[in-house]
Amino acid sequence: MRIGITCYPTYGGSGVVATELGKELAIRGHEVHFVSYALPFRLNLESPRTYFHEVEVTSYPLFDYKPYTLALASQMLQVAMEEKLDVLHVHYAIPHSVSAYLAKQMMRPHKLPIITTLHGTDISLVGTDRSYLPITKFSIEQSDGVTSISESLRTRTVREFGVTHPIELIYNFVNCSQFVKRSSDGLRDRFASKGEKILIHISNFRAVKRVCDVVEIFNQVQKTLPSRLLMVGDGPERAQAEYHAELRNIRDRVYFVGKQEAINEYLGISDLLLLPSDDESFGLVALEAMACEVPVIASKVGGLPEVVRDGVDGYLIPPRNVAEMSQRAIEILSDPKLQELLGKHGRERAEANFCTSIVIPKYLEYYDRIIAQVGK
Ligand code: GMT
Repeated sequence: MRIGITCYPTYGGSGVVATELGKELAIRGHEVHFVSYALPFRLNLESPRTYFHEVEVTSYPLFDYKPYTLALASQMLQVAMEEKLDVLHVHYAIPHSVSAYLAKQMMRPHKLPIITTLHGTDISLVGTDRSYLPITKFSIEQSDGVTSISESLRTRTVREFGVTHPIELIYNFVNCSQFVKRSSDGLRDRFASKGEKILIHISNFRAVKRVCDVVEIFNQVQKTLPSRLLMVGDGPERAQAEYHAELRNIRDRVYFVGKQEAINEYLGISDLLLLPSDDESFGLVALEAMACEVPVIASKVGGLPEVVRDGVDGYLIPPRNVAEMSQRAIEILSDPKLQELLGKHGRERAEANFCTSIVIPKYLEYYDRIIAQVGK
């Protein structure tokens, strides 16, 4: 199959899912063409059958805002024609599904099946901004296929957008061979001494992630247990989080390591993941932690209960309840047997439901179905 993929190339869950999906499809013998304004982070062009087509947006003094959506549509059209794409799969509705719709119209009389995968903030934050709602709803309904990465997001899309189009549920996935626990590793020694616990948070540091809550939970934990906090990623709330650590006098125990590619290595040496977000349609990093046998403390919101089983793989607690999150963190980290048990359960759950070997065939089967439905 020849598959086009469009995503945001920046640090974020939807880009990670799109990139990893493309890589997995290429491994399985399919030709994958990425179309975006920059090379998606985590994409390695050395992989066979993987291509990147950059979208160039012309500057002109008249354009206060460059027309990226139009440039993307034009590049999608060109790639679809030249590479004879069988399907174009866009991740994140805004503006990718609109550009895809335009490319499809321009392709006529040739067919170009379009699939849109909804990831979360395209629906919850941006999509519900009244000015974006009609176009998002339209582009979802005009897609030949629509997938959602959790049941919670699917229900929300139907409820808030009144979309009647069927939405296929295909969960996010993790590479269970790359995301594994690492028993002894030099990386761990860089951050913690023997006997110290490592707590970790990974995100794009947007307000929704509650990074100051992460620091505060850690502050409570380190009063009881020798520990360190790894803050992986970057974004608008980073300075606030650093300031919070300074205020609490724990700046030397908190490592802000910035954006990292090999997050499996960081997770593999960690003892506990903190994900106290205000909202999370799936929480990919929770799944990645579970695959590494790392227990999870996360918010009981959105799609997280579909990923993490409360009391089995970790604990789900209402967002902003820092006191309970801290108490649960201390409970897990002061009981090695409990930490190990929760970690093992998480790994079992990842292996049984979310490994690439289980989820990638579902995308392939869905592509076949949509291509057949659109016809030649
Ligand atoms: O977390 C973000 O703000 C980034 C966003 C994205 O689209 O890149 O993440 C969303 O998609 C991820 C991958 O499907 C999900 O794991 C995240 O839960 C979701 N984020 C939110 O719903 C806030």
